[in-house]
Amino acid sequence: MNPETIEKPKTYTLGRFIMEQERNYPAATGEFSSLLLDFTLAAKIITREVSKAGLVNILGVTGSENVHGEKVQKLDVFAHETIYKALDHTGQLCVMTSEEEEMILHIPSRYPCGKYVLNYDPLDGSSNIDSNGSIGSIFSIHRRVTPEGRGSEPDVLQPGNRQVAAGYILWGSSVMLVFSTGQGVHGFTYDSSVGEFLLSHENIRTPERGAIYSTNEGNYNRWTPGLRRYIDHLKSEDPANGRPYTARYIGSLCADVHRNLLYGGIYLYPGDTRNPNGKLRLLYEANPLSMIVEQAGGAASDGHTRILDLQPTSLHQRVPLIVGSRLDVEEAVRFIQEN
Ligand code: P6P
Repeated sequence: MNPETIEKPKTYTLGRFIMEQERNYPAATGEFSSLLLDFTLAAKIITREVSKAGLVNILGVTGSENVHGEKVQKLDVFAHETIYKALDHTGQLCVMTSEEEEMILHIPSRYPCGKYVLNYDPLDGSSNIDSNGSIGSIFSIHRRVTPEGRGSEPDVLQPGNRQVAAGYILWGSSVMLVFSTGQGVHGFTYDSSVGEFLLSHENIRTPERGAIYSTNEGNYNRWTPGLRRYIDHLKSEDPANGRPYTARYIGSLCADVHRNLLYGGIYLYPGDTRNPNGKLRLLYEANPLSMIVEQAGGAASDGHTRILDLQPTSLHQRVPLIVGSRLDVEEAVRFIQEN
């Protein structure tokens, strides 16, 4: 057997993958790798609760306790606290922002502060839980900009083009972790029998153009004329250019973006007459997903500016999001700007 021809073993765990990626950076200290692995520990704990979510009614809860006398929390609160507690003592972070908390989250004074910042949406799409729909956790990691000690808002309010890592956990027909550290996009599927995320989608590349569009057309009458013309264009008959596109909308951001990432296509949550900035948050939804899609060869815009170039001004600011296959996003932006 020629050792040079040995394929990567099938059981290529996330831990091994991260350590091997770290070797590409001689200056790497391992802090970043351990931060990513700590996050996946939280993901495994949340996975255990997600798989039980549908059983709450069967297992029974009395007020805020279940039959085992355990405190029952809403899953998104549980996810929020699990991620915070998995990372607050590691000495890797100086501050966090969560979709669940109005203010920035400080590291408890009894723990050391580190050089990274975590912005996260602990459980996006939680309204889909009761219908057993897909849900996701989204994370964005920056290097701090303040010199030392406890982090503060300047550390959190950084543009997406300064992210050092981004990713999401997707609870769907399987549990997947998809992330990028700026060296491409890689997907890992959770094998509960060994309690590991195993490499399943190495170096994901998204098609330059897709044939799927994902948006809530219930808002059609509130959109700008340019955007309405774009969606009408996607629905028009032009087989030579792959139209009409197929409409696919799960109503869970991670699931819709992930499907389009793999198959090609475009996801749009634009502004409208009711919500000029749309619904999605810049720091912990648009920025991390835009980094992922761009690293896979796609594009992301608010209709006028590249998402990753936007300078955040507040923790929970909303932004219109058009993200997916590069040629589709470029075409959508042309229609939107014609207005
Ligand atoms: P709408 C879920 O609430 C969410 O934040 C995203 O996961 C999803 O893409 C979007 O909102 C769906 O919003 O207005 O279409 O129900």
